[in-house]
Amino acid sequence: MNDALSIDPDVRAVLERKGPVVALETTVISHGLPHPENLETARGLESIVRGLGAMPATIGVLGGRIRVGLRDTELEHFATGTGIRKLSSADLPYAVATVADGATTVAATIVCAQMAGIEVVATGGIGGVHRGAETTYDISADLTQLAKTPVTVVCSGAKAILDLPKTLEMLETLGVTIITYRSDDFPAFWSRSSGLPSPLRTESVDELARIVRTKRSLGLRSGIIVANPATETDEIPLAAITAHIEAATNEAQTRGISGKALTPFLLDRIAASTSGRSLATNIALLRANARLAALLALALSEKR
Ligand code: PSU
Ligand code: MN
Repeated sequence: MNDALSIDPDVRAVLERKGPVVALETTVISHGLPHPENLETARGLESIVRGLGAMPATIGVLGGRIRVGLRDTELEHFATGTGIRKLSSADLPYAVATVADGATTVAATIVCAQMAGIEVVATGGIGGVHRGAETTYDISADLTQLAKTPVTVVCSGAKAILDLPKTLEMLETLGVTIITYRSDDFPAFWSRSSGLPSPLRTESVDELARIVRTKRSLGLRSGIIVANPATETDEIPLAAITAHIEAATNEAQTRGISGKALTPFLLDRIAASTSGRSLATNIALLRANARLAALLALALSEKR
């Protein structure tokens, strides 16, 4: 169908029988987590999905090929390689045409997942409207891509380094369905609650699967966000993380860090200032999201 697209044979076999597949992104591996936690986490997410009876498909670009489903040595390359680009959807044609390697963000991953016929993607926290966007205009392409890509992204909300009220407003404008799993509040990545109400709530994976099916049968082509709050044991309450976010944001501003480098910089600074606590929470929520995504993929495949 597409020369640039290369689907792993095991993943393809499951897709052909309309079985459960969960796509995972590579930017979190190459730019979101430090080594060696990134590699352990990438492997861990795949085994969580497998353990539940679904097929993981980690997505990235290697040698100009959009690879859906990576081998272990390739996961290792994304975890240890230096100079791996961070590819948003706008960068995909460049990476393919110049035969480059690159890690895919949520925006690029959902595009590739849709090309492959995968309906469910898991990540930690999506990008969104950055603080100060009224002057910088820094708004993640994750939002605009979600507006036009019929894929469900399981995440712990948008990263708390962002302006969450603006992020929710923009998602509403873009027609993205936002459902929080078993909470009234939209989560804030490391924190169970952002203090903002979630537009919608569900208690069950079966209901989520029905909502996904219904959205498609109504002909609505925009994406769905399933927000999965971190557990009480794993979370860092908003009050405890706020000062760390503000200090990191100020440091980024002083040092003139912007664009693609901003999110990785903030995550790294906050991991350092919380002595690794934010990193532990990030890993825990990634694992919980992979689990919920696998359960959703299973429920969707049973419904066919
Ligand atoms: N989830 C995480 N850590 C990450 C990301 C998600 O737990 O690093 C990545 C995703 O790839 C997301 C990207 O698309 O951060 C957002 O980057 P930006 O703000 O530059 O659009
Ligand atoms: Mn940006």
